[in-house]
Amino acid sequence: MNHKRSDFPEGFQFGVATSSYQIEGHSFGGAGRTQWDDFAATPGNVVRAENGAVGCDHYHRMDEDLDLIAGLGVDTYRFSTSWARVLPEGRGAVNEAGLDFYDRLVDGLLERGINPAVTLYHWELPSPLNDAGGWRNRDIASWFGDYTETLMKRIGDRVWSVAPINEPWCVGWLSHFMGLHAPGLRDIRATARAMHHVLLAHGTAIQRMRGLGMNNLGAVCNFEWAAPIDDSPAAVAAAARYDAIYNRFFLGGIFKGEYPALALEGLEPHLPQGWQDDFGVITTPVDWSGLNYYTRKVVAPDDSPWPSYSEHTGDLPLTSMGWEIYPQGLHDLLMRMAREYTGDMPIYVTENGMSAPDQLSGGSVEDPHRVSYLNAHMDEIKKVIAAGVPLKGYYIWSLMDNYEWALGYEKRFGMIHVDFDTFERTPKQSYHALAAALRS
Ligand code: IFM
Repeated sequence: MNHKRSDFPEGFQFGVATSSYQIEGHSFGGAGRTQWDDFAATPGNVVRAENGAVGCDHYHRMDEDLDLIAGLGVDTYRFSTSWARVLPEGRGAVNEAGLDFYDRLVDGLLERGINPAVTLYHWELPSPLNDAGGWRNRDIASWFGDYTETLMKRIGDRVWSVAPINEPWCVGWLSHFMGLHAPGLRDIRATARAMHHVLLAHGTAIQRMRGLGMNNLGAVCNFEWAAPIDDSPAAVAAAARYDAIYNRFFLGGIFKGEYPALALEGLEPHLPQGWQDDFGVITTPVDWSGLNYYTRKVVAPDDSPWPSYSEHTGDLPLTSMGWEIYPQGLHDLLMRMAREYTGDMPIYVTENGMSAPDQLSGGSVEDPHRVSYLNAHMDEIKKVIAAGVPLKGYYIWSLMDNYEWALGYEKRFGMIHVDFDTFERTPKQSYHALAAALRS
């Protein structure tokens, strides 16, 4: 790599990230059914109808995986906990084996000198809660608060940081408007409610954890740089709408107690009554802000109903997800987050990385494309730090190849190759490169 640890400020956190449903093996250890099991079982939703029943078999290979994380020399491991593993029905009876699993995970990290960075929800909503309306139902905020307390009473004394919800845009827009993630709805009213309730659940969880005396609590949102397809006023306006829905809605809610006008023009008629009164909870102060970044989107106006835009790919190099590689977007979004929303508050890049058709050959995996991707994004991070933004860490998605949601196991984001027949782990070239950079 072109970078080394000593190029970054003292205490800067390098990390790797995963999530529960994508790696654990959700059929093991008494976890309950989730909306992703249902979504994947519905033909046409997921490549080869694959699900997270086995994942990377991390449930049985936790110690091996923790040793691999330690071998990288990272400071932080960002993982998520599954609501349905802790509370199989979403409410009520606790699965003690689930609490034990996360207890061992946290202790295993601490024993290896790694900071446990928890996310409480990374999309595997327990099916019974989806039956009860899921994110459309306002009660989800208190259900989520109860789950938060149940888990944090067990591990909250030892975790390093907590974010309630990963990528609210995916929970709201991708899953209820675009229909590409569970529960696969395409309904603007459901979308508006899900986007609002996910923030209400976020604030509720923060309040419950403060009540337990916890700190280092944050919010993790995902962002895409929105580029107009040309200079026409219509294209610029379409990109601004995209930006409002994708990037500004959740930041606005959490850090300003307001939603952007360009998002409200389509969503307001569908928001639940009294939505403005919820900002007291939604803006409950956090200690840091997390930014997940992968790509940009080229946006063109069209004459379909609101939001009246179409999404395009420009002419930059693509990852195997078909996502353009655009490191400048990371720079610009970090600068904007600090300038317009978070000020002096610490920011972490909580996800960044790329997928590629990596292949095992002769016992090793060469992924120079990933090393270049990481180098280019770390260049931007250095610029942002030099410009005075309080950026405190950079976490790579992902530790290992895993279940890429609607795209099944086909897309490989890991620095560790996983053979999905034998579950053998093989650190890739990027793993060794990062380990050497962090040791230097
Ligand atoms: O795999 C996902 C992850 O679950 C959330 N952020 C984006 C990643 C790559 O698509």
